[in-house]
Amino acid sequence: MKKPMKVVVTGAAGQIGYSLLFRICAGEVFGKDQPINLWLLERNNETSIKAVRGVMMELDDCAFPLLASLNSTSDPVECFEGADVAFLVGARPRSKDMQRKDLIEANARIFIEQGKAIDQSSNKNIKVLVVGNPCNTNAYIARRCAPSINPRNFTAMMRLDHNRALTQLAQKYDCAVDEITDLVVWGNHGNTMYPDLNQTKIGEKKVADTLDATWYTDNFTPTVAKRGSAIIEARGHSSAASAANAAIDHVRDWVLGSNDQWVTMAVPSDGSYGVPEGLVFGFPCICKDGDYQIVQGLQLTEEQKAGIARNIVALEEERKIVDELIG
Ligand code: NAX
Repeated sequence: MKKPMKVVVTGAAGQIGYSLLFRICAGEVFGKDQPINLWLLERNNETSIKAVRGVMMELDDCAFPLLASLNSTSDPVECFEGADVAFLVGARPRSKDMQRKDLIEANARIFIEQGKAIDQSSNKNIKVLVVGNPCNTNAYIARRCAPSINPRNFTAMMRLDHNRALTQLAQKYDCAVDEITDLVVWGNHGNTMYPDLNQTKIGEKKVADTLDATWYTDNFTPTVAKRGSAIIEARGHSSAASAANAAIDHVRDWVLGSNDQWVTMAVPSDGSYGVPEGLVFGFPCICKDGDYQIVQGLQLTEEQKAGIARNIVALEEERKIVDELIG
């Protein structure tokens, strides 16, 4: 049996946490031969502490053979000590009348604190996935507050947007999702995101050769970009099981590889495709040997350049707000 790895999940008593934890412990992320020491971070108040205790009782009751140990705390430094992987899910949800700027500021405090704790106590090779919104900018904040960790190790979740785009396309073309390759959602997990089918293939056929431009503009793109709101409208709660599933896909592929397939990951830009260095941006990535590479060498059309540019503007605006807060 392998040595257990330490995995942290924040916001463990929330909706996504409830859909995520049991699948991690069942071996769906790190493999069926990888035991884990699971640490849960929750807020220090009676309701959260009680709720996380209930989740831990259920985890115990599953008798997962891979769950070597289970702990919870409200102290980020204790939680991240020696951590190998962290799912940063916990964040303040956007309330009805809250502006995006207010949400950024409220959540910045959480990710400044957690970034500093990661810097102070985690394994220096920790892999971090930020799910809590605004996830791209929260990952940027945590990365800036953890200067001793390789910036590449701070990523944000755009895999849900990627998966949503896959299914919309598969339904339109009446094909299986795994016949689709080379699809990406560039940019920010927000309204400006750019689902791009220019390179996409179904089997050997290029989608661009038969694409219905009206469907792409009026149906596909808004459906993918506004899916979160449509789910809140229908379900009365935001996406949870599909978000947990995307978090599992993201980290599993990062750790175990994406089999030479493109996956969308929001990662700190290295300047690829003109995206300013450091912005945490959705790129097409290929994962191998526990690492990811941004797909290089794409010849971008004017439409693609414009799709990327609008996301740079959106993320630069957010970066400006948080740079002032981080100092
Ligand atoms: P919930 O409100 O159900 O759960 C959040 C949990 O985080 C709560 O239990 C809360 O006590 C905890 N929490 C808050 N601050 C904390 C802190 N400082 N330390 C530890 N725990 C803390 O939200 P849920 O539906 O689980 O969503 C979590 C986050 O995911 C939200 O920010 C949400 O906007 C975001 N999402 C991101 C998605 C993406 O694709 N990137 C999609 C789904 C989701 O909307």
